[in-house]
Amino acid sequence: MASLLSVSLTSASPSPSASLSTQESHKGKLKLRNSGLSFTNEKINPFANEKSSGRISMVAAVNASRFDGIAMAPPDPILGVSEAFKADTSELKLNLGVGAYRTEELQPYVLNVVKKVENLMLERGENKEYLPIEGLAAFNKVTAELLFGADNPVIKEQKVATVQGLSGTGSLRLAAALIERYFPEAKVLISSPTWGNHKNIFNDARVPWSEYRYYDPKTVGLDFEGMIADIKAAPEGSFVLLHGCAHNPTGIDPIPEQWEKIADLIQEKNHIPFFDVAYQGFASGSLDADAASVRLFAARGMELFVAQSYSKNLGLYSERIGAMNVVCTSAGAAARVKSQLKRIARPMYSNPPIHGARIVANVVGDPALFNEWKAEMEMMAGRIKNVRQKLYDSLCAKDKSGKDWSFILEQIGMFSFTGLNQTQSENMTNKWHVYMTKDGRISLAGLSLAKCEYLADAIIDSFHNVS
Ligand code: PLA
Repeated sequence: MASLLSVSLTSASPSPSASLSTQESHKGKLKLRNSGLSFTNEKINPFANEKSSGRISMVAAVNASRFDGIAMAPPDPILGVSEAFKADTSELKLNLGVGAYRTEELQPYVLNVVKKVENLMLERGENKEYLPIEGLAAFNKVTAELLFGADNPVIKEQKVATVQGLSGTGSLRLAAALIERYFPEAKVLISSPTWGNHKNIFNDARVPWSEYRYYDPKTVGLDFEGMIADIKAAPEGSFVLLHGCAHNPTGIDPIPEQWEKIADLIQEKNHIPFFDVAYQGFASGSLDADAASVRLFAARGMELFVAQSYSKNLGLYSERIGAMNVVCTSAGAAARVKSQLKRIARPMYSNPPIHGARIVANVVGDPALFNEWKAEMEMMAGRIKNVRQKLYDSLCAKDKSGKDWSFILEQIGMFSFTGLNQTQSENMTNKWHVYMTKDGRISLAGLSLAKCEYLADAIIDSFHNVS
């Protein structure tokens, strides 16, 4: 029989980042993070209300775990969908949850150009020594050039601080830590809705955020007036998170004239634009066209943040390759910012992985391989456009209600925001075995032409027969 004893746990210590801020403030270098901010610990800290925080006393059996106070975390709203998909044994099942490219046969795809470069790398027998904290120099050079264009003055004048990151997510997290440390009064404005992980990233970095209007369910389009009003109303010097192209989850981007107006307003309000570029070249098939928004802002001489990812455009999902770029108004500021990004990275993960960085640097550095990559990117973007068209055609042909489905054709990128609510999305999964996120988003990159009619039946049933 287990004997009983009394256990006292103390776990109310501040987060690592909060204690770091406190330490540094003692050295007189930084202000205390929590002074005068408009958010409370309860609002921002997802763990604040869990039993494990605070001082607790309990009577427990000796063989009880010290971790009994830790509650089960909910499944991730996006990556959790893939887990549920795997567990389904139905032959009809379709995974339209995570944004990962599949072939027409619904198989994962490794780009030919990647296979070629990996063979080359193997032949060269390159070593596996640590990279510098900022990553592979050849990668950092080409990634900034791909983003801004090699001739861009910001590059020529060395005004960009670029560090290799752990793909898009890791790069965003690095920037969030920089904001937490050096802009303690600032908040980040994020679009409503946005990629689900944005909120987690800023929450974990203890950076306060609020939302600006973006999607208008009535028009299934951009709420441009709402967006402008909310960015205008935000305190001066806020960071405005923008999706460079192919907004996730809506697939709705501002048109060029709207981008100009957004830039005008951001300049007027002294805000700092923060671009998340996860789909360069993958949205339209053109690397340059998909970077137009970022370049428009850079051409105005604005300081800006840009996180990049090679998960989608080069299919390097699990290699975790991306970059964080900070455009500054002087080379000196860029050098200082870079040094601080390195300082943040070192205790977090020390230095980034080399494999994906070498792949990108080798592909972009060789004109023939670069062209081959562009052709494969166009092919992938083209396949997604084809299934988008076929899905639209199938919906129009099958749905006799007269509903206008044309919004599907106006959206761009790998996702379609169907307008299905949570219950309807659940019907898609429970009845039709179509796995998707509960916000009504489907990944068209996981759809084949052959499955479009089936998907149209599922959408029509869920839309009309489920409230
Ligand atoms: N930013 C946006 C807007 C994204 O959609 C994603 C990925 C990322 C950043 C980060 O990707 P990375 O870390 O792999 O570079 N979004 C996916 C996957 C495709 C995910 O949720 O992680 C999605 O299904 O939304």
